[in-house]
Amino acid sequence: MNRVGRVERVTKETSVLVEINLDGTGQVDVATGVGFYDHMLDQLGRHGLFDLTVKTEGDLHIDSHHTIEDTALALGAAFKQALGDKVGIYRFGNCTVPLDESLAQVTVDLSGRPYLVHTEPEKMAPMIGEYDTTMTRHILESFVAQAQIALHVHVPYGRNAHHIVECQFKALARALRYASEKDPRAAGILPSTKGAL
Ligand SMILES: [Mn+2]
Repeated sequence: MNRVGRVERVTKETSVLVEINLDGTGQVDVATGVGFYDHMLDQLGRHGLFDLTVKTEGDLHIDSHHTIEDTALALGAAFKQALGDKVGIYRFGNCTVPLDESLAQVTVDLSGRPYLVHTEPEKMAPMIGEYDTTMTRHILESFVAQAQIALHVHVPYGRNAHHIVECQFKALARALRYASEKDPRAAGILPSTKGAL
C-alpha cells in the first residue's frame, strides 16, 4: 500500500495544496509561481522518487516569502502524514551530492523531534530569479518543524548560488528517500528502542 499525504493550507496570505506519495516514481506536478522554487521541488520529487503535487497561490505582489514558506510548511506536514506509523522504515538517511563546484551533505533522522542544523557559504548572490537565497534555511526550518525530523544540511564549499541551493535539494531528496524507505530486514519493526517515533 502506498504511503500518501495530503495537506491543504489556506490563510489570508496563501493557499497551498500538497500531495505526496513516498512510494512513487518521481512524478512531479509543481506550480508555486516562483520558478526557481518549482525547480527545487522538482528535484525533491525526482531524486526522492516521491510523486509530488504542489499548487500554491500566494501573495506574490508583496514578495515570494509567504508563498515559499507556507509551501514548505504544508510539504513538511504532508511528509509526516505520509510516513504514518514509521514501522519498518530505515529511519536514518544521508547523502552527499556535488553540483559542479558546490557540495551538499545531508543527514536525516525521522525522529519525531524537529531540529535543524544548517550551514552554507555566507557569500552568495542574494537572488536567483524571484528566489531570495536566504529562504533556503527558512524552507528547511519550516519543513523540519512540520515533518518533525532532525535534519543536518551542510554546504562546506560552493560558489554559484544556483548550484549551492540545488545540491542541497538533491541531497535532501535522496536522504529523505533512504530514511523513509522500507527496510526488508525490518518488516513490522519500529526502528526505536523507545517504542515510539
Ligand atoms: Mn517567514
